[in-house]
Amino acid sequence: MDARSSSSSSPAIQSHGVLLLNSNGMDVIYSGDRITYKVIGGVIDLYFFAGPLPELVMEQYTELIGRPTPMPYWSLGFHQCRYGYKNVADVEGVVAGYAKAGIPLEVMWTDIDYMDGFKDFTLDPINFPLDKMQKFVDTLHQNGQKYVLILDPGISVNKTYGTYIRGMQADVFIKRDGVPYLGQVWPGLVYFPDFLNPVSEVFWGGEIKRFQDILPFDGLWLDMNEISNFITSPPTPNSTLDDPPYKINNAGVSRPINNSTVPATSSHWGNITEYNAHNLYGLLESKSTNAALINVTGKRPFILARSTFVTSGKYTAHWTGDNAATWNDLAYSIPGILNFGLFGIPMVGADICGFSRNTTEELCGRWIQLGAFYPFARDHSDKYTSRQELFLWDSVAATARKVLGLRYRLLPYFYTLMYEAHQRGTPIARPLFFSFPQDINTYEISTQFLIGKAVMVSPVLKSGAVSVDAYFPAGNWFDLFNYSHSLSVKSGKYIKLDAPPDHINVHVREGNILAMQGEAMTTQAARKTAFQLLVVVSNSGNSSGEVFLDDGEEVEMGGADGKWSLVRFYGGIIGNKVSVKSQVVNGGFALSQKWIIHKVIFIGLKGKRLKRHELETINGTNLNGNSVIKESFDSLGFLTVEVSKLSLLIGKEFKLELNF
Ligand code: MIG
Repeated sequence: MDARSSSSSSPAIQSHGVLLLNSNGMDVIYSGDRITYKVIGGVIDLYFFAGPLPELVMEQYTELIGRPTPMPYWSLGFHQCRYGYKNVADVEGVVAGYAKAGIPLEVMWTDIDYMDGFKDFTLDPINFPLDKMQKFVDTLHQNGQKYVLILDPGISVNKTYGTYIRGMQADVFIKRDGVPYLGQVWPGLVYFPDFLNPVSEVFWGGEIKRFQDILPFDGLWLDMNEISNFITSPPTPNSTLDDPPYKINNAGVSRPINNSTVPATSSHWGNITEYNAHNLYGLLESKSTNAALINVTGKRPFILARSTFVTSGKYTAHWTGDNAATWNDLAYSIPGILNFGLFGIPMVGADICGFSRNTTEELCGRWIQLGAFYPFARDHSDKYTSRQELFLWDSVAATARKVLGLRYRLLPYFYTLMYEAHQRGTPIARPLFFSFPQDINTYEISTQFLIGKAVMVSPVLKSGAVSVDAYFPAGNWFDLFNYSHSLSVKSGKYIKLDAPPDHINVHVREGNILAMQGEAMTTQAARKTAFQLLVVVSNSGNSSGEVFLDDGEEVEMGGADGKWSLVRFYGGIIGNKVSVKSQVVNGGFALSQKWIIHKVIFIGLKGKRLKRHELETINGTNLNGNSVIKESFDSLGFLTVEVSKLSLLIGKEFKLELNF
């Protein structure tokens, strides 16, 4: 996507998108004013998306490729993973460590360690035996927590292994020279299911069902699906597929295209070559897995895939792969995540605290401060690195409680952004230019980002830093950890902000209304708390926001009536009056859950104290008797007014008005 404004005096926004829909190997070279595609096969299937606003580019692009799939509500909670957990007791200890430290943990993961000889759909009988695993998963579920496990595509070639036997019977494996192609991964020799073959969906779905029947996991993690292979098989002599004349960039250099993967001369169902289909493997595996999970559980699937392609957002979430515990990779995670939002895969995160190498207390603290605002927030690390669960250092634990506390209060906002992504393709985490395309200074910023259009995250990305130079587009901005820390910017500029070790700068901009809930140790518990409405009054008058609510696991998001609610909020100042009212687009579900707003906070008001207040609801309750009003001014003279002890039903329209 390219954004530019035609001239600084009359900034007509002209952003557009370009897609070359081609699965072959290619080099893409961007040089500022042009883009060059060097493609080694396929057809030229080229699309332009005219925008002209960034949001419209995303809407047009995802209309073509498919809108992002909704994710279950719980998947917005915090996840913990590690390669190298030793046994069930080890993993249970991690869950207990989070509980003891009072840090919310939603999902516990296991990597390939749980498997018997690294075979998919098996359990290590010594370290991860079935009875203990069942008890472990059952306890997680009783505590409102979830369990996700890894699957690799390579199926162990082993005549006593059920998955292998059934795969051979169904004849689902990728072939080369007429026989299944023999690769090598963790279990040793393997065959790879051919997800182009419609039969593989039946086979793969069957294996998932058998395993889910004995161990009720909540989501699946699809690794190694590039496909990653430990060996490089020799090329077929004189083959332009195994050794094409133009060498694309492979792994940063021009390694042979067969390097550590399935050879290009291998064949898929319908005689499609690996040369043409290589880049589709992860997508097709995600698609089959998504269909299988819907069949087996009847619920909205959660899948995390390493390899993706155009359209993967319809089926899966994504993480940015093996990063390192370095400050560079902390910083690099921001453009990584913003890119995937633009690709149509909004549920994305990087391994928090870093995957390879030993992390440090300072880096891990800064990383959870940033990672708490990734759409997908998971701490993950490599075997043989030092442990990095957030409770291991007091300072990291304290900062984790603070930032995850804010994340959990913002869960309704994140979830509503998921709905928006699903409806219109708009990313959850967005570059600054998305909301401020008229401000050309925003175009190159990749050290900060927005969540939706309202919230801006400005993290510390350097060791030893206790301040951050953050860019603020024009407007009034308020620190979400402390509303009285405000900033007022006439035209965009960099501002030096304090960022002591326990603090990340997260600001909300004027003109927005956030529906927030309370902090809790699980998303399930957070969803039982009352709402509060944060109305960030705008200088120019109007503020708006919305909240989408459903049970968080219906396969369809916004499907059948009565199963979801959408409520819009509008705030404004007219004369001496400041008000907020709701418009209930669909209220039934919110009413059935009895969700209420117990507090409304107006921030960003300018001027004098309130003379009197009038609270009225369209649905008739007189609130004047019970509500409590508190006022305070900050150093810039902004007035905050907090109206508490309310009980406004979210599913019913209301209007609340205050008089100066
Ligand atoms: O060969 O399953 O990116 O997240 O921990 C490495 C072990 C295989 C690579 C993944 C990483 C995972 C690891 N996997």
